[in-house]
Amino acid sequence: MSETIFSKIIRREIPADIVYEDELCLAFNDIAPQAPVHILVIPKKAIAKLSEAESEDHALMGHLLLTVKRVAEQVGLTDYRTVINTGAEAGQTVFHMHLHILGGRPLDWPPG
Ligand code: IU
Repeated sequence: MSETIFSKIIRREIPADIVYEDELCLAFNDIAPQAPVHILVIPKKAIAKLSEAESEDHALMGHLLLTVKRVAEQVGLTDYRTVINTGAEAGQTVFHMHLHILGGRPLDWPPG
């Protein structure tokens, strides 16, 4: 897949406000927060979007969800929304798969 800005963040070529990192993933504050807490969790493996994940990514996908839980606890969130936009029509703008964690205010449903 083609390189995205998130690969540069992983390699520390551009700065980001990183809140968690391990061998498989990275979490950082969204540059344009849509809620008082808005964190992105990204795999270090460059998967363009969820629909391109493969069976070999099974454990990684679970790890990303458990990282959402861990990071939410770390920042003191009990109630939060986890979003994965898959494809442009769904609102995906950066084609390196990521999970949004949104919280710190009441969230409407359904999203737009
Ligand atoms: P989306 O699901 O692909 O729309 O989400 C991309 C997010 O990445 C969006 O919330 C941006 O504000 C965010 N982001 C960022 O945090 N840092 C960046 O350098 C860029 C986008 I480009």
